[in-house]
Amino acid sequence: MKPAFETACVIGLGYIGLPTAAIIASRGVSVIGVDVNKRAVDLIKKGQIHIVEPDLDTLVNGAVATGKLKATTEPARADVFIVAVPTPFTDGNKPDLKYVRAAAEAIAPVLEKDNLVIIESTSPVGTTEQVSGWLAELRDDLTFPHQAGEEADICLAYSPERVLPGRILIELVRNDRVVGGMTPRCAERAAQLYRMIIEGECFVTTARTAELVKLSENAFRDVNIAFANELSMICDRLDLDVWEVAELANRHPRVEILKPGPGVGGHCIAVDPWFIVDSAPEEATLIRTARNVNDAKPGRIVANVLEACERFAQPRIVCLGLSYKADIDDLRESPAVEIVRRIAESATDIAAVEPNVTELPDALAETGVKLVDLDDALDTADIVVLLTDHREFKAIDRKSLAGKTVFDTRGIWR
Ligand code: SAJ
Repeated sequence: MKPAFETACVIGLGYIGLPTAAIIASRGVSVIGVDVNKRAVDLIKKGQIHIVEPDLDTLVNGAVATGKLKATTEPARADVFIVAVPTPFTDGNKPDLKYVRAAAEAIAPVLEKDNLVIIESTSPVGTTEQVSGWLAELRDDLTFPHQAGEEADICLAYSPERVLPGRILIELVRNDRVVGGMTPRCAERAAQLYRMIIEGECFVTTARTAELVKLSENAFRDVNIAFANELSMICDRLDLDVWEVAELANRHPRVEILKPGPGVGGHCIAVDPWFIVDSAPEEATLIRTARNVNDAKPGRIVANVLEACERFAQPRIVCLGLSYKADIDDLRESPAVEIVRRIAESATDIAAVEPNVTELPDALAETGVKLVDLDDALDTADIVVLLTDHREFKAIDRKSLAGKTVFDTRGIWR
């Protein structure tokens, strides 16, 4: 029997799209991976990758070598289209769907009757219906689910990714998947695709429910991290050790306080809750407050570091870590970058250590901050600010910190 999906086209070859494309290709489907970033496309064509993620290089290399994965800058016809492009937010914390819209515009010319379009990008509730509307404007020769329901020529579904950077290939296959369709048939067809590639269960629902499920997962985590961050500020005020307080409270069988830190980063948890706030501003008070608590944390750390600077004539400050969490190279929405940038507004001698990148991000380019190796950095430091709990920093011999003013925002050197 002919397989349901012989060809797939994945739009966006970033942290989600590239692993997804490679895994689908590894299941024997011919995959066209599309990205506007020509450098990324050229690297993938050679079987290489442009991001840091364990084992992804081997998988992509294998998929390209067998011819099952081809990278290009333009979509081509396929049985299923998967949209995995970023959904940033604007300055006013409003969702910006420009990349999703551009993806819809790119696939519209190659769409054919019986195609399935799946949105994976984290999106505000109603986005899948919106994409259906955009596609219908561009292709009046085809019918779409918002017009023709189950009889539509094209099926549209929403299925959020929920993988953790650093464990993407494992979680992409093992995690359960929520699959929301604009109609039950759309959902069932999308579930059919995911059942080919995942070991977890597929839970079928509507597109709107699936959109809110994704946002709720990340808002839930943000609220819980905000609790930990607020507790850390309370402990600062009361001169108590937040790590000890949390550790002891967590001995209660129904308490699980997360870890405080320098703030919440990454392109998901620091962004997605705003999509809920934007859709239901009067109701989403806790979610909005949690965002504000987490966003206030970098400012607290900057203030504490600058206060410590006053005890030195010209302190040398070493900031350890720029990525938003441990052992990855992702600097997006990183509180560490923000903290270093703001310290550099008031202090002059600042070095940053980030073992996972080779150059400073644009936000630090004109600040005078130097990117240095760990070995060179610690000897001469007066103030050490630990911002990311990379394995290299956990391995630091505590003796090398003796006599220095240390801000351990992750609690790794307790
Ligand atoms: N953080 C803390 N304290 C904690 C846990 C995390 O300060 O106890 C900070 C991290 O340092 C980081 C930020 O929160 O700055 C987010 O890190 P994370 O590991 O919690 O999550 P992400 O952003 O890497 O991935 C999240 C995951 N969502 C949930 O766990 C609910 C992942 O499953 C999603 O797929 C991903 O967002 C996404 O793409 O949406």
